[in-house]
Amino acid sequence: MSMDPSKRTVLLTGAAGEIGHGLVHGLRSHDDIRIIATDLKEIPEETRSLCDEVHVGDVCDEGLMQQLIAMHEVTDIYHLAALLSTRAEHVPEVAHEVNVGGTWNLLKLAAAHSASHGESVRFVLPSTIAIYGLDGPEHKQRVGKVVEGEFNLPKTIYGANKLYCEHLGRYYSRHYRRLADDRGSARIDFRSLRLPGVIAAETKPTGGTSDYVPEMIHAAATGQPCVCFVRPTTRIPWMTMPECVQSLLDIGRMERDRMSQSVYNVASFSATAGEVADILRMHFPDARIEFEPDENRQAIVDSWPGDVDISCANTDWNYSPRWNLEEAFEHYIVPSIRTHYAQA
Ligand code: AKB
Repeated sequence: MSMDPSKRTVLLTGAAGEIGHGLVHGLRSHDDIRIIATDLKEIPEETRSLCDEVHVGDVCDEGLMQQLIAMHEVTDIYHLAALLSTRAEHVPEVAHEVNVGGTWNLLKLAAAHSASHGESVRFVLPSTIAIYGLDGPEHKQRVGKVVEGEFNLPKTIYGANKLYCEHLGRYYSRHYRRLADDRGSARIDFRSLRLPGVIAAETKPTGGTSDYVPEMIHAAATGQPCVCFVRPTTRIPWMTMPECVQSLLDIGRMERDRMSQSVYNVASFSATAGEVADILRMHFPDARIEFEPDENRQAIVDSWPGDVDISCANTDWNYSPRWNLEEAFEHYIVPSIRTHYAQA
């Protein structure tokens, strides 16, 4: 079944965030669709101007979300609103409310809407490498690339929240109300990508533990000193924001019969903090980068895989990285961040 972009209405939560900023641009440039954007905080004018409607509101607000889904006859939900790993570790109960409560609220409302309209609702959820839980650097080294079914033992509330939301989405997609007589009427078409660390040139990250690389890059580009909170040998998988946005758009439009599963690993390259610092110094010779590991944040990143196996996404929907580390810097990070700060 191909998706007719001209008849789609997207509800986008977390629109004021980093991925939201990129995804609104991506949705607008790729498809003639209606974009209803929401966030808990004001959505920047540049993003707002690309949307058909914007609303400041809480994804846990059942009344508001129900009104938006029903009034606009939403066909697709990109649910980006979340508390990321570092912020969530300070307020795990709030993280649960937002990350799980918000997702539950939207799945429940989308299922009711699909049942009343007889049309399935596509639900795209960014998940994360934080759903994996490894036992430290030596274990990471030994394990290498992880596949989707391995080490699903998250060591942060954010990773636990996102892993449960993957299961909620799969339940709503395949097993919803399995003993009810009218169970077939609600149709959620759930898709999720386990995102690695994401590097954006146009925005600065907040609240994440993978923020150490984007923070380093933005500091170097603005001549600021950077104290990196992990060891230089710390390795995780990465992708650039353009690649992240494209992969979310691709999985959001993918024909269901091409997908053998609902949740996929995606990533472009694996790199250590030291490798990023070295390439940064090549492009920004005055960069001042020091490493002072924060024991607790280091332990979080040490529980994440050094790399992920993306062969399922490649087999099912031809996913493949656009750039390696060097190419990402040459073709995106350096030119885009120079342009970004020249306009600032
Ligand atoms: C975070 O650092 O919490 C996120 C993530 C790795 O999903 N960027």
